[in-house]
Amino acid sequence: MAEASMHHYLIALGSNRRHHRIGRPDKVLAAALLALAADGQDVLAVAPVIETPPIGPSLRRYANGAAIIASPLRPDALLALLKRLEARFGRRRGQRWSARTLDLDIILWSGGSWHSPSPLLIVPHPAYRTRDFVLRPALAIAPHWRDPLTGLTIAQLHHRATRG
Ligand code: A4P
Ligand code: MG
Repeated sequence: MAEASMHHYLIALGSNRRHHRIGRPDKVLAAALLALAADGQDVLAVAPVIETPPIGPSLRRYANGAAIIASPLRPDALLALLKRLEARFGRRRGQRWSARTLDLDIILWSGGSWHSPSPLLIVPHPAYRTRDFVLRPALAIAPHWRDPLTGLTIAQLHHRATRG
């Protein structure tokens, strides 16, 4: 695959439910990255997994992580792959924000912005700029990646989100 046709993505990973075979949420994230690689995605960098208090109605703590991948897939095709992975890891559809075995979000894309209605996909992820559980792992691997909408780097967004 020619390098020119590769896309780079910042992916956020979250889990707050054990997998019956894989085990704890942090192990689920590690297994998800192995599965992504097995599916042909080039995993270039992986952030240390952190444990975070839940935002929203779920009561369980989360394991959160982030990765940079290189992929020949466009954002819509990558989203389809991520949804298949979530399903394979036993994610239950339905209630929004319910406890989940695996949540995979596309945060940033080397191509800039992407908007499509069906399947619904918005990149950069509309909510990530104020979320410590996304920005903290992202800071470890992509501090200089610039958000195309605000022009701010991950390091700047993280600083802004945490200065209180
Ligand atoms: N979608 C649109 N844009 C994107 C994108 N950039 N990446 C669409 C991925 N998906 C995107 O998401 C619903 C639909 O959003 C997708 O089918 C896709 O078409 P979902 O993951 O199926 O549903 P959800 O996760 O329940 O809703 P949502 O709005 O994605 O929730 P969030 O924002 O992911 O929040 N607290 C902690 N500490 N850590 C967490 O990881 N996560 C959430 C979920 C809440 N609180 C948390 C955490
Ligand atoms: Mg999601």
